Amino acid sequence: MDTPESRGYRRIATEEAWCTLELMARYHDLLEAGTHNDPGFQNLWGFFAQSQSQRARDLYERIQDIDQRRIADMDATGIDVSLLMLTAPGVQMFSPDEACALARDSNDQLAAAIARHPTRLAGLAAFAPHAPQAGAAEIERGVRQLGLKGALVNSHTQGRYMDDEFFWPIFEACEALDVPLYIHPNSPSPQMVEPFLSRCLDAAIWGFQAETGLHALRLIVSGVFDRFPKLKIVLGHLGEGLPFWLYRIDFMHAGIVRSGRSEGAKPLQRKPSDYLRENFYYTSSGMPWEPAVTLVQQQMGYDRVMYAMDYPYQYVAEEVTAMDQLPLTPAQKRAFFQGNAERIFKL
Ligand code: 1DF
Ligand code: MN
Repeated sequence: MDTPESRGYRRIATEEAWCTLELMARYHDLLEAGTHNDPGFQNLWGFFAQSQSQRARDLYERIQDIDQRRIADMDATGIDVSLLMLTAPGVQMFSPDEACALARDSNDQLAAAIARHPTRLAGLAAFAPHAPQAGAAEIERGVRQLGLKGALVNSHTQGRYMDDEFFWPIFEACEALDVPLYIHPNSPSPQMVEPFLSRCLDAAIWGFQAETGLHALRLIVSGVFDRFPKLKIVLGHLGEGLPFWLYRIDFMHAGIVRSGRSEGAKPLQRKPSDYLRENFYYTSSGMPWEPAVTLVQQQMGYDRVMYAMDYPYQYVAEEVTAMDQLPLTPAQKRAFFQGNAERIFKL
């Protein structure tokens, strides 16, 4: 197998999922007691935690290991470094107090694993968005004391979106610490999930990007980036569809604002596409497809797109070698696999 030296870059995978044993046990509690109000969660973890299918059993084992098995799987596919984040929906399902405790515990466990494998693992801090002050403090603890590289939110929190000023202490903390906030998908919120469910379109096949793209657009059109101009957001899955829609989003947004069509869409300092090009970064998780990667690199910038595998949900060795073949200059390829992640996450 080749080495970072022979190929000219380290492969840093930037959207790699894990789950603590404690959080998984709490998912089981909710599924068994039926004491939650989230059909998207039911369909997601009702499958991965309870199905006897090979896909679910493999995922279930892999996602809870951030030691030997994880490193062996990275070795088998040539991944040099994994940036770990707590899998969806993470702590956001739970009461604010329990969510804070689960986030704290998972960040401690993550930091301990990184200390055992310092050249192979890095991570983002989990936090409770619905306890905004405590959540901001946990991000600060994660970054300053535990050496984590940013924060991770699994999209909506019980149907609430972060354009709501209630959540803004989180943006203040990320801006002040100069770390990115990764908005990872979750199943569509309870208000929007219903027509996805009966055809199993709620999870990664389509619902995740519908949900997370919506979340990102809500931040943009509500003026979050005029208030927090240095805020850095990372989106997976090549931007959850938004780069493909840039032209239409700008065109329609201008018309909405010009005509005073909605109280909810106020004039902005920049075009929606400007924020997507200046405040956002993108990873290739789950989308190792040359035409799509090329579009996003060309439109959003070669310095804004990072490689991700999306292990263990999408653990496919051939995808890594397909990305090695992207039609890029050596400098662009090194930026994609290594340099952008080192700069954006300060690895
Ligand atoms: C799935 C995919 C689930 C991704 C995930 O977290 C996830 C899936 C619960 O296949 O259901 O992170 N993904 O990012 O593509
Ligand atoms: Mn993912």
